[in-house]
Amino acid sequence: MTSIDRHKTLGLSESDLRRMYYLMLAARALDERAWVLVRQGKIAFTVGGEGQEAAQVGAAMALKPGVDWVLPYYRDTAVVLALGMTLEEVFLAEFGKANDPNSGGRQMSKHWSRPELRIFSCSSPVATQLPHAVGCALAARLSGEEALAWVSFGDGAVSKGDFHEALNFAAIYRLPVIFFCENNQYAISTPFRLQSPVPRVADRAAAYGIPGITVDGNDVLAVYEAVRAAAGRARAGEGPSLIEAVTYRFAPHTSNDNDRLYRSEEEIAAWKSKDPIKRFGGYLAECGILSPEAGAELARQVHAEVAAAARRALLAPEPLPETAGRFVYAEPESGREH
Ligand SMILES: Cc1ncc(C[n+]2csc(CCOP(=O)(O)OP(=O)(O)O)c2C)c(N)n1
Repeated sequence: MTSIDRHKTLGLSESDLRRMYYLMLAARALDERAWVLVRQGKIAFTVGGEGQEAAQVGAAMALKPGVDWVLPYYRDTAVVLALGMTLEEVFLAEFGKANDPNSGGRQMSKHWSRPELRIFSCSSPVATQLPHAVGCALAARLSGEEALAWVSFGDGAVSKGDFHEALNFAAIYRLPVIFFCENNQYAISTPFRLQSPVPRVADRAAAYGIPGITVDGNDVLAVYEAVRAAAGRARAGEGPSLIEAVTYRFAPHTSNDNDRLYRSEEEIAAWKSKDPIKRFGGYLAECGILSPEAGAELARQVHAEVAAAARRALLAPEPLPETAGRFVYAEPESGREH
């Protein structure tokens, strides 16, 4: 097998590859645009997944949209785009607009929630989504559905008790869950080596008797292969898997963070030289699927699409002050005394 046959052995068509590249470009452009809008004072706060697009697209492509329960965390812009959320919908949430389909403008940046796409509501306390995913998988099994649950989290989340409880329960009941760690090396300012006694997140799988796989998270095809295999195990009743996608967060933790206080420019530059988008672009060019010129043209189109979506969302109506409690507190059902 030559290096240019990798996608063929994975059963991915040229149009799959183009879509994957588009999603990576779109997520990057969207997240970068959000930073500009913060600087312009049009968005209060943002969090992005720049650098993690290969991990996210590789994983999302291996799932069944609308069937599998997906519990993405706040960096997963590319995951939600892959599952069918539009650029404009993400911006509506970023601007906190009334018709934001995630929360009507109530939630923080990138706190996803789209039940009709089976994107489960994102909870802010780190790692709480893991037991939620286990609950989704248990519910799917009890109702006889073929759905699995895929849940993502950062390396910091593996230090939480929720991680242990979720993996332990899922392993005992052999539930169809894929635990997907986007190990971007830091939990805000804390490097992974200062919070883990073992060198790899995947090493922890042994404690639960489940497969633990470390994969190059900047290689979209390698991630796809690992998640597809885990999905196969889950659907075959073989239980959960833990996948660690090793990657890097290019931008500060959020728009409220100054990452120069805890990591060097040299370190960031070294990881940026392994940019997953450039790497996949190189593969597509090598295969003759997308020339560098066509790739550059696509990137220009994506930037224009992202800018247009941001403009439309910016013009959308704000939530009305009298609706401030809606979606936050339960409302009396009509015709019922409270
Ligand atoms: C229980 C809890 N403690 C602290 C925080 C504040 N906080 C938000 S994100 C974060 C770091 C999470 O790091 P990691 O899981 O590695 O994900 P990353 O942000 O690096 O992608 C922290 C400490 C929180 N949201 N919840």
